[in-house]
Amino acid sequence: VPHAIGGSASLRALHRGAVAVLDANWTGASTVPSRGLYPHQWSWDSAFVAIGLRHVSPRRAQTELETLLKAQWGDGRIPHIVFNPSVPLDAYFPSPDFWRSSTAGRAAGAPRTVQTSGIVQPPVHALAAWLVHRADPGLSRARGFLARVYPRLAAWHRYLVHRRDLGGGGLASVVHPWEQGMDNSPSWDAPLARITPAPARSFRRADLDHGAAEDRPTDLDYGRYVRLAAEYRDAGYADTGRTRAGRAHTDHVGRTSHTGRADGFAVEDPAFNALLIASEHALAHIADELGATGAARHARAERLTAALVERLWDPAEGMFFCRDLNGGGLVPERGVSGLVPLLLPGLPHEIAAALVRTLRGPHFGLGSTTRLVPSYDLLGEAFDPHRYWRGPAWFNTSWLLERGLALHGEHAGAQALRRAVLDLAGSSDFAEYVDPYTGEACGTTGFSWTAALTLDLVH
Ligand code: 9YW
Repeated sequence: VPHAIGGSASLRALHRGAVAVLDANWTGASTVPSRGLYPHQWSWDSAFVAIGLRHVSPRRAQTELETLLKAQWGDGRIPHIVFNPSVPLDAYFPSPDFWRSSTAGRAAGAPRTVQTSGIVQPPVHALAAWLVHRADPGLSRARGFLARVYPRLAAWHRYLVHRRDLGGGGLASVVHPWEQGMDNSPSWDAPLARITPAPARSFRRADLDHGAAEDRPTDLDYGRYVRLAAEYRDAGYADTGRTRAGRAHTDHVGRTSHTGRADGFAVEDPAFNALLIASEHALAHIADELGATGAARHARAERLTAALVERLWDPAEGMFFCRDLNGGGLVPERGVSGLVPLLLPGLPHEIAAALVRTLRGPHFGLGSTTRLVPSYDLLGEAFDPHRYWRGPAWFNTSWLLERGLALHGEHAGAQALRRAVLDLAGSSDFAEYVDPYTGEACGTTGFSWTAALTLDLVH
């Protein structure tokens, strides 16, 4: 395998390059996704960063996760951004004065000393903590790493499984596209269409100082992101009443009515839930390691897997779809999110086999027309090979699918994808994302999770 990208010398160069990116993006206690575009700590980015860092510095990988967990809210949520107070307010939008976590989030238990956003991101953390532990169990035990992070990770999962089961079917929902991590995926177009955008002049997009406008979400998308986040904030970051059903009330003669506007955003997403399940299995391993028993957690992960299949699997299309809780059904857009459940060990065999076929088929083209897994349907009307989550290939999703392929015995496919990740990470200077056909770099370069996951696949 060391000859994947032309021999061990080039693998060593790739390793050095990836380490240099992570060093440059390290702030002393955590890693920024990118110095210019994302100058704070992001939740799922840090989990991926820790997964790569464990190969070069298990100590730093532990610190990365510990820093994030220090910003956890009292209700268990891990915020999607932890702000660095020494970065100027106008370097990133929305800034701490927009989220106002320590005041608006008080009822939900936001920390007082550190400023954060009030939404979440996919729960990759327990998986990351377990992988970090295994890289150096001696150091981990000496520092009491798992014993310290376990209660926090357990509270995080409790929050998602209880407070975020907005559909009542056992899955966690996201209440903002930023929470799922694939901001402008076409899967959000229908659920977002009901949201009245905030006026363009009411905010300033700092992202356009660093990225080409045609590689980024549109102003209309941003207007809707801002409106949703502001409404969530103004409701004290409370998770009740976010769906029509959740706003239903029973009147004095016992009739149930739906009082709410249908303009909330509440979606059950396959990747978000698959990562929760993978992390729940990891939490079971952590419990076992700490001398408790993980059996109940494995059982919960199996129940979540059954709910995922029951609510989001479409046998005719051979993939998972998002469920729009306010629009009432599955969103018929093929996003890479619908393939990510391939990483689950408990998936029925015929579902895993169908996912592999879909990955290789005309909509994603892996092994024929595309080099890395596109974020969205190549044949979809909204497909755009350069615009963010509407077509370009991202390294974290390819990393997740490489694991899934290997897990389900697709070794040749996993190996080819691994090689493609390494090739394109190197040739794109660790780009944020790439054109899925050509591998041309898009967005920013020197991107942390690209470097970190490269390190993981080099090892
Ligand atoms: C934003 C930091 C984040 C990622 C998201 C990605 C993008 C934009 O950048 O979000 O402003 O938060 O979509 O997945 O975590 O890298």
